[in-house]
Amino acid sequence: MRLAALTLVSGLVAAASAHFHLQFPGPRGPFNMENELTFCDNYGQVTTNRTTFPLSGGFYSLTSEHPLWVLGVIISTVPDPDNFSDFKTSSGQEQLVVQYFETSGEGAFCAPIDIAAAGISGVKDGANATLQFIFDGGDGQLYQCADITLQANYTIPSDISCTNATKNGGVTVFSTGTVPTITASSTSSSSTQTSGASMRAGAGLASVLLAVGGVAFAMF
Ligand SMILES: [Cu+2]
Repeated sequence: MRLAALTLVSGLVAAASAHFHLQFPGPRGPFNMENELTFCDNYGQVTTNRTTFPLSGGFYSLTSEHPLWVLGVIISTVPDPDNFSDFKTSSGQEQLVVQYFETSGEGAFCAPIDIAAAGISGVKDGANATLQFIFDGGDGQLYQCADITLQANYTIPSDISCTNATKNGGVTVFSTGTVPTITASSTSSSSTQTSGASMRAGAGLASVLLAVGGVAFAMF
């Protein structure tokens, strides 16, 4: 009985460390948790199933399985981007279309994205491009890519949802062009900048575990 409950709880803890899943625009291939630590979730080749994506006024969505995390989005206009330098300018700067920010909350996350506003060379109506989402929830930098075709005055179909299930504790946007590191874990975290968010994230996990424990004991 106790073992069954513990197994259930540890299973959920394992799921809680399952990184992030890009939802829209759709990623290059089926999610692979182990590979997410590598370039484009280890899908090194451009795909033919591009998503038509608005040049401006769009949104992106993902699910987070970490309570506190950093995200940034970079873009490549190279026809077949297969390494990180394809997402950089000739002077080595990341071509950011979403500045790195930190927020908290697990579950669905959706936010606006204005690709044209980033002023990246080669970004224009009709251009093919690849977005790479860089996520850090405390267990390393994670990557997923989406191949898109940019279109001006395009509205994302209404059957594609944009919802926020997360109880965000606020968003901190970083002004640097490098990936901020995050030291949060699912159980504890400390830094002066993020202590408020960390405490909320920690409390969230604790209540999930309490709820799970309640379910487990109710079942057995
Ligand atoms: Cu993870």
